[in-house]
Amino acid sequence: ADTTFINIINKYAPDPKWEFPRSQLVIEQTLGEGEFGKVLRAKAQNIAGKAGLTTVAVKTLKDDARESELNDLLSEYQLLKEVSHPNVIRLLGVCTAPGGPVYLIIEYAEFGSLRNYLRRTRHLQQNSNLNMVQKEEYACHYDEPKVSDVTPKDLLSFAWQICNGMGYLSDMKLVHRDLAARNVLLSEEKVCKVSDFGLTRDVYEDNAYLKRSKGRVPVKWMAPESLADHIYTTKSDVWSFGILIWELVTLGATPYPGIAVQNLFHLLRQGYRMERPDNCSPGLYKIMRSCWHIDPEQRPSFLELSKWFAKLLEDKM
Ligand code: ACK
Repeated sequence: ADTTFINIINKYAPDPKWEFPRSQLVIEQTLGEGEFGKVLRAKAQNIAGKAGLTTVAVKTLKDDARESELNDLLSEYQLLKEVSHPNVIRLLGVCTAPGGPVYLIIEYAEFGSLRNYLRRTRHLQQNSNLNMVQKEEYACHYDEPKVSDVTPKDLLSFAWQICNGMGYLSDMKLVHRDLAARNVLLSEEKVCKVSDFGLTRDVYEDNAYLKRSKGRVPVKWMAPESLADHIYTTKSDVWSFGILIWELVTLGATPYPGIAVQNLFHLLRQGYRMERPDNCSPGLYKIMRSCWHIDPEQRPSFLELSKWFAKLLEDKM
């Protein structure tokens, strides 16, 4: 299998603009592990035009990863090279030279995934009687910048930022296909970064993408047309964005609580939608419902959504 891996890597001529020496990278710890991939925290010496040490995140494969996972990692690299937006995670460099594992070096987001951030603030808000040890546990490796309480205005700002990142991706004719709070990262000063392009694919001419039958699918974030016909478009990303708003309002709850994924498609077809969460304004609920229109064409664009959130934010000033 090793020779095949080398062949795949060689298919991509090393890009001097991005190639970074492994010797200038010091791996510090594992931030998270998936089925085949893992994310590490590291310090990089003189990366992306910045002198000295920079804390970075490194995406790499686990030892038992298969060829297709390496392909996914490399196509994520190809996509990340092309994108540049404050609300989309930024590529800093890559290690593809022979003699070590493939590393994608991306900007480090201090607060980690938005989902875990929201859930941590929830614990701190609701269980203010937690003892110090428990609070320390929640803070774990994110204990440097303390998780402060998240305000309704913060949540609107997150939604607006994610819209802007997604609007940029859709302008680039990219469909994310796995937009969810777990795939948005939160960097310092509470800036949201859309990430995890593992599933991202170029949009075909007809603006739809037929998914290859592989891997696990995020059913509770998926539009009915994706579930039924594997159709992925910017409009199915908008559906997922509606679910993401629901995650924001519920501080990281899992959508459709109590509903089994096997039953979901039928319920959605019959017109069932999640009800308005307790602390959600009718205006915000109207926005999420508009994302869940059965007809993809009737759903708003990210540009429209962004304008609506800008207006809601203005009202909060
Ligand atoms: O909430 P988390 O700690 O934040 O759990 C996940 C975990 O790795 C697996 O994806 C964290 N993670 C991923 N990418 C980054 C990054 N660029 N900066 C900081 N943490 C990251 C994520």
